[in-house]
Amino acid sequence: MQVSSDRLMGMLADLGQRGALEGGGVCRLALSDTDKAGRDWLVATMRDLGMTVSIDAIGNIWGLRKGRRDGAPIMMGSHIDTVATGGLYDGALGVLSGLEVIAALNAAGAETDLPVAVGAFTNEEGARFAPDMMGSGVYCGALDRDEMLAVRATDGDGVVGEELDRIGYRGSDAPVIPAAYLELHIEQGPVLEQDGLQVGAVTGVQGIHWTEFTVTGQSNHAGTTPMALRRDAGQVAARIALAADAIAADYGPPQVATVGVFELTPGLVNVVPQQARLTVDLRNTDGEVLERATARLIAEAEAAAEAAGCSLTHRPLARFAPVVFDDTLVGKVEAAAQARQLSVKRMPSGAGHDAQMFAPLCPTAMIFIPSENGLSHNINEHSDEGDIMAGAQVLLDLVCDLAGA
Ligand code: HGY
Ligand code: MN
Ligand code: MN
Ligand code: MN
Repeated sequence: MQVSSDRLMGMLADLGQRGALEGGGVCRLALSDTDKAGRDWLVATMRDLGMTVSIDAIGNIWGLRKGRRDGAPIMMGSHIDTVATGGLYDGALGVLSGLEVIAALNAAGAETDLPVAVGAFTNEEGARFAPDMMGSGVYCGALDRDEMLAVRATDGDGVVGEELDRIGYRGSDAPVIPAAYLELHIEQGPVLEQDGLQVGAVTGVQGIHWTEFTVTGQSNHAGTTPMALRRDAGQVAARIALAADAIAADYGPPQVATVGVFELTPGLVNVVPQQARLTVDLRNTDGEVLERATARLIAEAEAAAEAAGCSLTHRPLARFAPVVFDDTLVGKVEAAAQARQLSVKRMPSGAGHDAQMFAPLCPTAMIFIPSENGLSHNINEHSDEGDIMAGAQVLLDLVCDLAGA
């Protein structure tokens, strides 16, 4: 059984129209109008493929294709929400390659022993509402549903539950825990391309700690206020950002640190900043080291604030420990790639994924394909059609094996 590039590339282009940006790329921030447009298109496409569609209390969508017998399905999936400067493939590839598997099974008139499902999980990115992997975390019981429904956007604009009602995607279906979960995803990094490889058999996901800091000082005149008398929230925020950088340097790879949000208030050229809000994303494959890194960051932030006569508050936006995928299933990914004469290597994921929420519940694995120049969360995100189709073919072969086609 073969996947069809016309079909899959066509679906990627169609979904990419929902939230397409002028200069290229896509913006489908979770629970926004463009996310709704993508969801509406997805539900219609699932139904066109003969799937029954379910929606749970946090807007997760999953389609099901019946098997010869009932029971826990083999599930594929990912997300269709994007960051504000997103590309065509991050998330969408995992959902639409799942639909392509369904279409290939339909085209072949193939029955499977087990049901086959495709999931699209709410707010994987966490770009508008933190934490990331919110929908799959609730679906898998790792995050509290009511707590997540009450989350306010990090920019203050909107609350998850209210946005779900506004776009009409607050459902009531009960999540179905699959017999196994498979996610095809672009690598979003440089490894496969640098090594000249076609497939990554993903062994797990590194730990993710997001922390938001709010520094409060005193606005004052930039010209008349002597440095010694200032309570400059901007200076403290800059020191916190430099502390994050120093942690990555001191700990060395794979430790990474990112200051993604950095806002000064009132943000005027001639006013000492009264308040600063910044976020720090720390990640490491070693959970212990990651805990130490976050503790050091918070201690240095508190010391910087105190030295500048400013007050500091901080709150965790995400705290996910590293996850290891099922070794047997990872081996099946490797074998399926090799059976198609594809070059493959085992590798960890630097990015977070919905798959990490399923790993504690059922055999879970991911398939990576190369990202051009390792770019992602960037409107120039690109993967070659050949690589996309190779990944989708490996997914189809695995599902046929696991679901008993
Ligand atoms: O942040 C992440 O790794 C994911 O893209 N949400
Ligand atoms: Mn993703
Ligand atoms: Mn992403
Ligand atoms: Mn991700």
